[in-house]
Amino acid sequence: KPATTCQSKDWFQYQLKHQDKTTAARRGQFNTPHGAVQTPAFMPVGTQGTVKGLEIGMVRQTGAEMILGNTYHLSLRPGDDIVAELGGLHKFMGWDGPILTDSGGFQIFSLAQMRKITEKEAIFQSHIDGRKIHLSPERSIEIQENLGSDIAMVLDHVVELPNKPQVIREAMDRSIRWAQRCQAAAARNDQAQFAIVQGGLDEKLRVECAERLGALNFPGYAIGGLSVGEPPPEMYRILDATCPALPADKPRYLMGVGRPEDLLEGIRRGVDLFDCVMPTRNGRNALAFTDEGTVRLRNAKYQRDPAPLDPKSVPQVAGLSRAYLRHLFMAKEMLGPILLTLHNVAYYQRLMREARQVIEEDRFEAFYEEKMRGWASGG
Ligand code: PRF
Repeated sequence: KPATTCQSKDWFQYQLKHQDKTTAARRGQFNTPHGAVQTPAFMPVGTQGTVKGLEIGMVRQTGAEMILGNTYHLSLRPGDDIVAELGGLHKFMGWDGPILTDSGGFQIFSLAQMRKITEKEAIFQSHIDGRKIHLSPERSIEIQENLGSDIAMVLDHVVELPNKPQVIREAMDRSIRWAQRCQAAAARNDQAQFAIVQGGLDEKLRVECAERLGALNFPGYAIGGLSVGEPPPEMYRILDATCPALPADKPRYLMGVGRPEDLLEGIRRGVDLFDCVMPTRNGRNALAFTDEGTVRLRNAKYQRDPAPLDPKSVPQVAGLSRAYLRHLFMAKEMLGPILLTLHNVAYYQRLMREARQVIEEDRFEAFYEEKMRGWASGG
C-alpha cells in the first residue's frame, strides 16, 4: 500500500489564523504529508486522476494547493488495486501536493444505476459497464487507502431533494452510523478523515447532525447534500444554521460548490474549503469567469473582438483576443478547452488568494460587495 509519510494523524493540525471582524469568514491552514493548505481554498476536481484538460504543471501554475479525486470512478477504472500497485494516486498522476478523495456517496446518488442502499452497504450498477458493485463504509475507506489520498471522506447517504422528512432523517441517521464505521475502519491508518453533515433543507436536522458528528472528533467536517438543485438562498440558509453548529477548531468543507458568488457566500458564513467541476466543465464549454461576470465565447459578438478575455489571466491567455479564443471553439480546436480551463481554474485560485488576503486585513465585507457588483454588471 502506498504509505503517506507519517504514522499517526497528528500531522493534520488545523490552525485558525484569523477571524474576520465583521463576517464569519476565517483565514486558516491545515497540514498534510504532501504540504500545507491555506484556507479558504478551492480544490479543482480530478475525478479520473486528471484535472480535465490540464497537464499537472498547469494545475500547479494556477496556484491550486490541493486537488480532489474520486473513489467511485477510480475504483471502477482503472481499479484502486492497480493505482496502489503503481505507487498510489500521487505518483500515478504526477501530483505531489495534497489530495482529498471523495467517498463515492454522492456518485452513487448521481451516477449509479439500479442503486439499493441497505444498512450494510450500497449496491449499484457501474455506469461504465453495468457491473454490480458493493460499496460499504469499510470498502470506501479501503479504496481511499489504496489511492493513498491525504484526506479521505466518509461514505454518506445522499438523497434527492425535495423528499419526505422521514427519508431525509433516515439517510442522515445512516450517514452518522456510516461515519462511525469509517472512523473505526481507519483507526490505524494515517489518513485524515472528514465527516459529512447531511439533513436536507431542514435546519434542525442539520444542527443535530453537525452536533452528533462534532462529538465524534473528526479532523474536519464537510457539508454535503447541497447544491443538488435547490435555490441558492436555501443553501445559504442551511449554511447559516450549520456552520455555527460545527466545531470552530476544525475546517469546514462545502462539497460540490460552486459559482464564484457561492464561494464568497460560503466563506462569509465560515466555510474553509470547496470543490466544484464548474471552472473545468464550463471552460470546456467556452464559458469563462471574469470579474465582470461570465463570458460566453461562442457568442457572435466576439467574432471580431480584439480585447483580451481578461488582462489579469495567466500568461498563456492574457495576450490573446476574444476573437481568437472564439475561433478556437468554433473550429473545434482542442486548445480552446485547454486555455479556457486553465483560465477558469486560475481565476478561482486568484479569487481564493484575494479572499485570504482581505480576511487577514478584516476587509472581507467590502471585497464581497465589490466582487458581487462586478459579477452582476455583466461585462
Ligand atoms: N456527499 C459526498 N460528496 C459530494 C456531495 C455529498 O453530499 C456533494 C453535494 N453537493 C458533492 N459531492 N460524499
